[in-house]
This record gives sequence, C-alpha cells and structure tokens, in this order.
Amino acid sequence: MEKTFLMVKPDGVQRNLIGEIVSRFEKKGFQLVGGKLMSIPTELAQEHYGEHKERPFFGELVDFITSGPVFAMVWEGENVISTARQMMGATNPKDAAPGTIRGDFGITVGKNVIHGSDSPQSAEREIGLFFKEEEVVAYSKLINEWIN
Ligand code: RTP
Ligand code: MG
Repeated sequence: MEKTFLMVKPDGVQRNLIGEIVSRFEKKGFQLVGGKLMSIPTELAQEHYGEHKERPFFGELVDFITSGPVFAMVWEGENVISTARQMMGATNPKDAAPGTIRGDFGITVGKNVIHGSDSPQSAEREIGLFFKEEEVVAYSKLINEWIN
C-alpha cells in the first residue's frame, strides 16, 4: 500500500493545528502508520530540503524548519501521495483553495503549516530520512472495508 511522509511544520505545532491536521487525514480514510514530535537537527533539514539548496530562500527554509518542534508522520492509503498534496493545497497559501489545509490556515509561503512528499521517490526518501523501519507500524483496520 502506498505511503507518504507528512509533517506539521513548526508554525502548525505552535498554533495547535496537529489535531486538526491529523483529523483531516483520518476522516478522509487514510491510516496513520508512524508519528512523532521532534526537533529537526540542522543536517537533517539541509538533507530533507536538499533539492532547494541553490535557491535564495534555502537558509530561511532551514532556519524555519529547525526553529521549533515538528510533528512528523507516515500515512498509508490508495493514492495517498497525490491526494495528500491536494488536501494540503498550493505551496503559497495565497493561491491555496479554501478547504485545503494551507488555504484554510496559512497566509505566507514561508509559514505554510504542512509539508508533504511530492512523488513516490521523495516519499520513500523522506520516510527513510525521518523514520527507522521499526517506527513504521503495519496494522489493519476493519473499517477500511467500508472505504475501499
Ligand atoms: P513542502 O516541500 O514544504 O511540502 O512544500 P512544497 O513541495 O509545496 O514546495 P517546495 O517547492 O518543495 O518548497 C519548499 C518550501 O520552501 C518554501 N518556499 N519559500 N520564499 C519563497 O519563494 C519560497 N518558495 C518556497 C515554502 O515554505 C515551501 O513549502
Ligand atoms: Mg516540496
């Protein structure tokens, strides 16, 4: 079953949005298979956002994501990678549709509440960066029969 890496960013944690965000993915029908509150070491932040290292905002991005605890998660479900990105909304909250997480809770591109893997390759890479194998828990719920 497909898995993705999602993370409530430091602004989302400070604003008490962990529960709201977890709830949206739970109600959608996806399954939480890993989760932890953590502070991201600088080296991990640089590695995680490595694709942006030449961008002018890279320093700010790393400073922000290491500025306070994040809630890192692994979610599982059919098409969870692309569906979670749709539920997050556009990168810049000013362009994010109402009803999406960034559209409902964000204002500026730097503090956009949530991160989500953008492809199967990045999902695998990011899950591996943030979670040990034993921290991702395989389990089944009978309720899934009512969804799929
Ligand atoms: P994320 O990786 O955090 O899920 O966001 P994303 O895929 O929607 O956007 P991405 O292009 O990967 O950018 C990563 C994060 O960098 C910040 N950003 N700042 N100042 C700027 O112009 C700018 N552009 C991007 C955003 O916080 C974005 O989430
Ligand atoms: Mg990205």
